[in-house]
Amino acid sequence: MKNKFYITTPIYYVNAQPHLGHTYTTVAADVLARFHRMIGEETFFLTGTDEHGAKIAEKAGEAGVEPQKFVDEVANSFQIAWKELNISNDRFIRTTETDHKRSVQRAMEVMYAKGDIYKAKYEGLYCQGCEQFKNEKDLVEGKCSDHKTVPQWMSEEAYMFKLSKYQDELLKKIQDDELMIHPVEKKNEVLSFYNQQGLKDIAFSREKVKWGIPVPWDKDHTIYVWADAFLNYLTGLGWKGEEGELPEFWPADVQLIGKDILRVHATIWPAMLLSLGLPVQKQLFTHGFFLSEGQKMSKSLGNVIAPEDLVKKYGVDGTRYLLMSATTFGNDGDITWKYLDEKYNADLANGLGNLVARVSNLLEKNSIELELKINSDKELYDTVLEKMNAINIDEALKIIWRKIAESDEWLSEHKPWKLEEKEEIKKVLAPIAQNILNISYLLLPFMPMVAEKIIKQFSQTQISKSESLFPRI
Ligand code: ME8
Repeated sequence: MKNKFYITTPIYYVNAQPHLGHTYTTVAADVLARFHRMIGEETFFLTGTDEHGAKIAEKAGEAGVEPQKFVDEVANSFQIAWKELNISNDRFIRTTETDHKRSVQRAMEVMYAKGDIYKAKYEGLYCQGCEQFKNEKDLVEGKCSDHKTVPQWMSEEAYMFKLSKYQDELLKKIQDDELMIHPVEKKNEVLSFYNQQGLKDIAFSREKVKWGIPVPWDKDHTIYVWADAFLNYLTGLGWKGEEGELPEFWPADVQLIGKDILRVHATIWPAMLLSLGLPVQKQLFTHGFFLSEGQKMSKSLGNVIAPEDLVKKYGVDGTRYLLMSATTFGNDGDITWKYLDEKYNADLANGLGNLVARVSNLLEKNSIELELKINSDKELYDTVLEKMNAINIDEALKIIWRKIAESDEWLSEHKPWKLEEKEEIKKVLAPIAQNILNISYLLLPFMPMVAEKIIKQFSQTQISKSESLFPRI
């Protein structure tokens, strides 16, 4: 039987167009999904859009259009952006789909029947940017640290979810790595939240928010947007909302998220799963933020780089490579155009592109025939596999680029362009051509189009020269 692999991204809010932060998570998930498919695992990759809630209703109002029309348009932009970037998701889920809404309502009924949902008056601070309740302790100078806004005071009747009931069980699962949280600093952050603040019951419905899914037994209430959103990870697999109903692929192997939404993914979401009689996700992997001049790149702060600007400059595969290699996966990284230009020139134009061009040129010019074998460097494969399994995406790339550097050194040392004997030239070029073919195989998940081009080129007996893969900037 084939190993199964299920990977998800957050579903993105459709209050604005996709930006580089969303692109980063989605490309990383795509690289992992492609890698797991390549090594023969039965893979399911889910992404989508989060379309309900006050924030989105407000945006639609400002734009002067009906919320449904507004979300249709923005959701479409996300789908176009992902197509452009060659994202291989198996399904794109939208929380305004009828099936999703029906299953969410069913799930609410299940949790209610179980006694995990009860009515009470709820009061607290609420950040609409996050669509989250906040504690005083979370604020910096009275403001949400992500959105730099003062949270609203909320006071209304609500259906509450008994989050507190799951405190001990979840804490244990996280400690024991039954729910793994990576990197380890993030696990520690979550553990200290459990130990210091602990889980408190939370409002799972809103009276004053109309744009959302109605609570099935009380239509004056709308289901809290995060309760609605989390369930996408199940409804995206065709789950209908029944207790203990285990859809194929659940539990997720990797849920990739940004650090802004770690806490809710490590508290509310797995508690809902327990309430619904389902296993918790196997792993939450948290990456850092893309910063732009030291600030989180975000729609609300208005310092966003659009993915299409990168694609215009570096091409689809160039953009995918730069996003994955620009920073240590898991940490924050400041992105500047200057840095990206330099990295593109060094790694792609002068690195991979130049190596492929030089070697294929010499092979053609000297009519050298070779029989190369794809993926024949077991050691290289194993080290890359190990890094990818640990989701050290940038390190996997570094290993591949070390091979490129070694190949360049070998060529400078042996100078095949100065040799006259065809057999001598062949002896120098053959191992390098073989390296190129092995590298391209491992690059398929990262740069699907370029890697395939190189594989085709280097699988010929008589390799011929190619046009430049990465024109210099
Ligand atoms: O939070 N750097 O949606 P969202 C890196 N709908 N990644 C970034 C980023 C940045 N500057 N900005 C955003 C939501 N991201 C909810 C999720 S899931 C059930 C519901 C990425 O549109 C990162 O993955 O605000 C972050 O977690 C996500 O986009 C937030 O997207």
